[in-house]
Amino acid sequence: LPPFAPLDPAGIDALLSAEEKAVRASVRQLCEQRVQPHVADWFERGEIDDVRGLVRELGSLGLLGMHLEGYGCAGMSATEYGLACLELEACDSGVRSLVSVQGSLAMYAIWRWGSEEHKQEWLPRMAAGEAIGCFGLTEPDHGSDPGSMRTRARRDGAGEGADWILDGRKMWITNGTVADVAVVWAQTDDSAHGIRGFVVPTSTPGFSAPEIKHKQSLRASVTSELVLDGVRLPADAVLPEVSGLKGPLSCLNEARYGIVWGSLGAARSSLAAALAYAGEREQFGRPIAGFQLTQAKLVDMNLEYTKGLLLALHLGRMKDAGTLRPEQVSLGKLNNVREALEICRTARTILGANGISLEYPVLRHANNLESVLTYEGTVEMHTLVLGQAMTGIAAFR
Ligand code: TGC
Ligand code: FAD
Repeated sequence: LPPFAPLDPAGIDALLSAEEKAVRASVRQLCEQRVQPHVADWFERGEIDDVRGLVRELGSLGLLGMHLEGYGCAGMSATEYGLACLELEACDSGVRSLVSVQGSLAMYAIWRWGSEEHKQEWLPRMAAGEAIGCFGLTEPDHGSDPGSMRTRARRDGAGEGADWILDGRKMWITNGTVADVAVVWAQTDDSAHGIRGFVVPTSTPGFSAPEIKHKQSLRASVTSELVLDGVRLPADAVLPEVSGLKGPLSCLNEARYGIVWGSLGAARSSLAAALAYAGEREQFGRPIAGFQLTQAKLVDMNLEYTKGLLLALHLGRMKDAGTLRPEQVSLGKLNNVREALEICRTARTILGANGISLEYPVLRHANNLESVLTYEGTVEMHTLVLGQAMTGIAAFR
């Protein structure tokens, strides 16, 4: 029999192909060398050193838009993308966020709904990490209900060739301040189309992206406000292939899928830290791992981690087969983020006072997961998505 692996008690590794394990190993290596030694310091200072250099390294490993085909993207499977998200988030949710927003939101929006010119202009540079993207949906007054957004796009003149003018504000936008291009969703006056997406070079006059400071979560991640003050764009800046809320929501399916896996990375890192600490820390004359209450915590953490991983892998295989429904992504995001947060908090208790120190990853992960619990659809929104799917009755409003 293969040996029992404390961090893979059900032997899930055996369900992965050699290629999938190779992707996982290369991402883990990059994280251990490039991110892990610095990430607590970045978190403490609220600043990633040389973010552009980091993005280029992520690009050179093929991690940006890695599950997209063509235009310089790596064309890997959804399962490989998931495994990469898990390894990135085992380092820090902020690094996974950077990659999610670049690949699953900004690049995916252009790849899925953009014109050939948009794709040619942006995707190869974004895949290589030479251009950074952000995705502006949330507004100060409209988060869970993006359909009520106030940001407006109006035509300056008549006809299809007229410029667009964008006015409004977006809030809590990952990568905003460092982005070269923003995919911005705005309400139009055209009732036939409604909400449209716009490809906005961030150098366009009227666009600014002040950074949001004083966060107590995702501190190793750039989060910004987007200010759109009479931003004039050519007629062809609009994403031509989609209109309505389904445009941005289709992109969210992609990023939410990555979080199903990624959140387990934070959980695994915290579980590993707690297991190691419990074996070394002695109280009452013996390692705390020898106390039944500590063992119960470690076992329960591992059960939830293992169930979450099986769920992620199952959803990944469905996504690769083209059968994954948005409600099923909601199921995975809701469960895995909620359980990962619980695992990180329990790990924190095992580390006692040391658990609150940045010398250990556990509270940093737990604090990060507070954001992950809220962004990409809150626990309540995903509960209501599933409630609607089960009962046939929408309870959002
Ligand atoms: P509703 O009437 O249900 O739907 C409007 C249209 O959208 C379609 N649709 C979807 N399409 C694709 N994928 C999905 N998941 C979809 N859900 C709905 C729907 O079929 C309809 O299409 P059509 O053609 O009939 O018009 O819309 P609603 O206004 O009732 O809202 C539904 C609700 C609440 C589920 C939705 O608004 C929602 O998901 N709200 C949460 C908002 C959210 O998740 N925001 C995330 C912002 S981005 C972010 O957080 C990035 S953090 C990234 C990081 O750093 O990692
Ligand atoms: P609200 O929608 O105001 O919700 C507040 C509370 O009310 C929540 O508990 C919610 O579940 C509950 N609630 C709301 N409506 C209902 C209801 N009908 N029934 C029951 N409960 C309800 N957005 C982007 O567009 N792009 C990004 O890159 C991005 N990055 C982010 C990065 C960070 C670090 C964070 C924290 C957020 C980011 N967001 C981003 C925004 C994120 O998507 C929103 O915060 C999220 O959608 C929730 O919106 P809100 O914060 O306005 O909360």
